[in-house]
Amino acid sequence: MTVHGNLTGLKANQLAALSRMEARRVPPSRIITPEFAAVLCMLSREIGRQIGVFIDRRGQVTDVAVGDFDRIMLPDFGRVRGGEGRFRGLRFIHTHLRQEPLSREDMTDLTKLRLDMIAALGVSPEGVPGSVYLAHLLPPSATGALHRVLGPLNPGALPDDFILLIESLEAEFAKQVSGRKVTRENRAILIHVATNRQRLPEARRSLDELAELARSAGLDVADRILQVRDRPDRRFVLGEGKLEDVVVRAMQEDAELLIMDCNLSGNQARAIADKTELKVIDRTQLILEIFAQRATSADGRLKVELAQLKYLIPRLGAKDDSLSRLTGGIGGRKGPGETKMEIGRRRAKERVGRLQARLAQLAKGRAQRRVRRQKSELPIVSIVGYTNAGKSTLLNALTRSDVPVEDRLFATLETASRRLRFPRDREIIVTDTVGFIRDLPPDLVDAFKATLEELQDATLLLHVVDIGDPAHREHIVAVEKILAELALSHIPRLFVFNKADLVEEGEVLPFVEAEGGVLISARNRQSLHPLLSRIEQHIWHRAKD
Ligand SMILES: Nc1nc2c(ncn2[C@@H]2O[C@H](COP(=O)(O)OP(=O)(O)OP(=O)(O)O)[C@@H](O)[C@H]2O)c(=O)[nH]1
Ligand SMILES: [Mg+2]
Repeated sequence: MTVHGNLTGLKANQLAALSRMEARRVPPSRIITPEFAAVLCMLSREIGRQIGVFIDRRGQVTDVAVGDFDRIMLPDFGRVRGGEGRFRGLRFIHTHLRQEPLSREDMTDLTKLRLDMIAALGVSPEGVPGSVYLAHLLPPSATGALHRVLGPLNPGALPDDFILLIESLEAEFAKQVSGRKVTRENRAILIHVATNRQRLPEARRSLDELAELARSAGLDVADRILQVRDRPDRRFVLGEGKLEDVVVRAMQEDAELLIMDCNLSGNQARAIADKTELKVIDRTQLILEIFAQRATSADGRLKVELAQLKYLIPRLGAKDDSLSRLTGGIGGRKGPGETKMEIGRRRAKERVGRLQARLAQLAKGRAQRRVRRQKSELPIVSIVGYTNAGKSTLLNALTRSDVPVEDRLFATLETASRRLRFPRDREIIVTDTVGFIRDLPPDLVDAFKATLEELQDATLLLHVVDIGDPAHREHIVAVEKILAELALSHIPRLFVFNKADLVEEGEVLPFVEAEGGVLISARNRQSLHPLLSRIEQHIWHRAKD
């Protein structure tokens, strides 16, 4: 029996009740069940001592500890195995006979033992569960807070999805830990295989974009390789001889990562990785990686992780039960949570199920909010466009707000809405959205459909185009294609050609006019007047006739 702590003077039946606790299980998604809480509280009051239980992620009680009336000593479990990014995989739930909040010692135990969570379960004088206080660790952040404390909570209404929360915090820890190290894992060689000599300029622009994506993912581009051949090699995409050159380049450049500017099958990825002994990812994985690094809301994180897992699972070979070096994250960051990487395919699939269920729940809430917003009946104008076109800058300029703007791809992942007032007390809502990109991974489109659902409510779409980018025509095509996939083609849209300051106005005006668009520079509010009157005209003048 492994009941720890102060057992002196306890009766045989009390000791038996304590050791019976070790056989208990709770459903993994629950912190504790009300029945179990009741048993703990009753016994704790009877013996007049705190009682605590350690529960693992499967919901199994692993250890029981008994303390004094107002304190409890935790057994010494030693250091956490498995690297800095990990929690212990155990939560500690203990009674507080005075129903007091978590103590300083409790918080120290949480940190020192790297517990998943610590909870204090208040016990009423009659021995029934009272208020609950919870705390868990937080990844390093700007606020400097080390933990989050919740409570007092009703013991019958504790947050569920406990494991999802912990796993996602853990992934965040792992990311931050590895983010601190600048290593050769951060140096990448980009590879593009072109099959048509006529389309070399397009291939170069594609590599430029891949380099931008790599930069946005926090990687250093060590070299770019462009090979022209009649068709991609079936095994290695590029020719075997060329691949050998790549290995040499990688050694010279101290690079450990190859990024292929195409999508790889599982077999190709494995073949290249085996041959080069380098880590290999494709364009889709790179995009998913950026989203994984940047998603901040719980909802966004779950969606990205879901998309990553859905991309990875079919690429796992039959023998490849644990996700190997070709499937994890990059730059020393482990994939969508290293825990999942190690537990292999079956558990990954289970996690997909859990994520989907949780997201469906969240989507329900969103639909309700959307209905509420529609009731406000303000016209909605949504800003869409290729990533880095200047959408957020435009939202800020139009509505004098300060949504974050960055010169990197996928700066914005969450929709932001702001009000814009026109003369005579007329108002509209302007929304900024996640940027689009050519060949957006389908799982990611799926994942973000829910967020982009709000676009269905728009009266007008402003399609922002970076006119200064040599690839702007390709960008327009890519965006229109995604709008069609999202069944948004029927919503009127206005082309907004942005970054006018980067081009000769005379050179682009014919194109702008042919497309019926307006030319602006979102950095210069003065240039927005024509756009404002076009919006005004579209919304109110048309409504009148
Ligand atoms: N020269 C110039 N740069 C601009 C202009 N508008 C925006 N930018 C810059 O373009 C970069 C991208 O701007 P964002 O507003 O973040 O672009 P976005 O479309 O929201 O990008 P994502 O959210 O990443 O899809 C930033 O560095 C902006 O400062 C402009 O009119 N002229
Ligand atoms: Mg943005």
